[in-house]
Amino acid sequence: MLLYNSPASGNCYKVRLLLAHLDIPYETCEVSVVDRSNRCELLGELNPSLRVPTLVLDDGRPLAESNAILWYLGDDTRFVPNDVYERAQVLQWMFFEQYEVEPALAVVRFWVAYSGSPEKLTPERREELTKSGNRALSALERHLDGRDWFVGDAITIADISLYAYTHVAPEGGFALEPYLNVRAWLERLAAEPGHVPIDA
Ligand SMILES: N[C@@H](CCC(=O)N[C@@H](CS)C(=O)NCC(=O)O)C(=O)O
Repeated sequence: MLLYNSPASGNCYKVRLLLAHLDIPYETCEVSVVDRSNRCELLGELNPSLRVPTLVLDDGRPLAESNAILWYLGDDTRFVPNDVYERAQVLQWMFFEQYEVEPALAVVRFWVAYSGSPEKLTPERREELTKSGNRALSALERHLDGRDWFVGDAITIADISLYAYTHVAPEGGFALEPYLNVRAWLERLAAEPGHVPIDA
């Protein structure tokens, strides 16, 4: 498999983390998330959004959207439950990740730490995104009260998806100290056998 990847991207890290857990070999094609000049040339035939991650399967079929890739790779493994209600709960948390977590935590982190032009994130916009990011973190904190994992009693792709941008939220200035359940869950996930860090 070939993964169009960016090392700093949490969306790409989700895929790398699951591939590591599943011990699936793959190659990468590194793509800059700042310089978009060669996007069309690289991804035009593979992913209409021209974004990473994009995975090309061994038979040449492309697949985009990090959580769709997790679903594809995780199917029939211990990372996706068999029970239909639990499968729907996994999707619930992956949709939450894309609508509530990623648009706040990832966007502030990108502008502050990776864009090279942090001034483009106005103080007003940053405050707005910080508020919505903290609302999302509070929801994670509430759900994890009395639970080890987001769905059922073992790690799933919902945890992998949510972990990606939550554990690096401090790079965007988010303070995780008040979120005790979230911090314990981050440590629990990083202690799983087969874990690899974002900068591996
Ligand atoms: N919803 C997509 C988001 C993908 C995305 O935003 N990728 C970013 C890197 S994290 C990217 O390619 N950014 C550069 C660009 O938009 O050109 C997913 O989950 O895969």
